[in-house]
Amino acid sequence: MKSGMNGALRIAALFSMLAAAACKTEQPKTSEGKEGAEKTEEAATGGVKPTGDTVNVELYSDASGNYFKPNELEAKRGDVVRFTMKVGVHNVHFLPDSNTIKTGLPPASDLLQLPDQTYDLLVTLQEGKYYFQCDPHAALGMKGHLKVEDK
Ligand SMILES: [Cu+2]
Repeated sequence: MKSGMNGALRIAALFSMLAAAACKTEQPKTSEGKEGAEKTEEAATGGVKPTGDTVNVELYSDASGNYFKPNELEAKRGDVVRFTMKVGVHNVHFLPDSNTIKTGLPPASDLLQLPDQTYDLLVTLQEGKYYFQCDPHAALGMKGHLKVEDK
């Protein structure tokens, strides 16, 4: 009887040791996981590190026409260009045919229709000057340029 209890205690002690060992081995796993997540994030952004800076643009339809405000933009790689819908129905399209640098152009955005709806574009484009337009209003002059600096 006595030896049986000792056995149970020994088993309990063994389990707590195993639990402690499990905790110890878990730490490197977690940091590996973190590193993996960072790598995935970098892959998703083409190796561009987000700067945390935002360049704001508003989209309008009014008595003076259809336009991006402003329509000449400057951004660094890693900035976010935030297009905010104000009035009308617009999209943002970096047309390959109208750009000399065609690599890494983002696909056309969805049509923005709701006031204050936003389209965020993380700038992963290489240094250069890019043309973009609103497809429904390009013929009416709704066009702009984005100058990208690599800093
Ligand atoms: Cu438009």
